[in-house]
Amino acid sequence: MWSGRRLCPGLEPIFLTGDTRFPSPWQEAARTARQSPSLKVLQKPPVLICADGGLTGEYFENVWFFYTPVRTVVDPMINFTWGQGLITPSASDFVSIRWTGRVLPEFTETYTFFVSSDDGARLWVDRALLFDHWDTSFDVSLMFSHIWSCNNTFGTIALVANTFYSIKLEYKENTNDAFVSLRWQSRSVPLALVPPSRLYFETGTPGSPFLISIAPCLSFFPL
Ligand SMILES: [Ca+2]
Repeated sequence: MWSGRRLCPGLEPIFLTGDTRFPSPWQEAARTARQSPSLKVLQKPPVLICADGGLTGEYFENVWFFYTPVRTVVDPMINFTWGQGLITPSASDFVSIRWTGRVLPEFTETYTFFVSSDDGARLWVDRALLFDHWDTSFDVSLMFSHIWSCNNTFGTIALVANTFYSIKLEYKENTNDAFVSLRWQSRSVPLALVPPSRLYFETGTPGSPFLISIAPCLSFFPL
């Protein structure tokens, strides 16, 4: 689970802990503090700098996320209806998109995330797979309808207010019409598109500008 706080206004940087991509410096500092009780350990913690305003979208001209994305942008919301038009600069079919970032709930409640897509989609929140409708089922009775390959699916997860959670939505378009949208709902949040103000994208991962000291015997980091 993620936790975090903003360090200062402006760039809206966020200090996040618990990212398993950065366990080593923390663990090393805590280990040193434990093994050398008289030594005060100074550590520059790694940080993940994010900004609100949407999720990072990586667009691929294949349905397997292969090779370098042909397009990487921040999409304020996930709400696209391409029809049979272009999704990437040169492709309308056999395209995949991966949106990643953080979602910041306002309330401590169970949230339901809804994805409507043509074609497949799968969603993770807090690294938990909420649903996987990647390979759409083919219903012969609907084959002449525009909804034959459409997914309307959802998943629920309990979230804590003002806590940053990782979110990843993967989408693919095979052929014909294409659309995808991401909505959410909770007891206090009416069903709506997840707004840009609740979505954060990564802007970089530089070292923290602050030194912290890890006091011997007070470290609670797992070793
Ligand atoms: Ca389609």
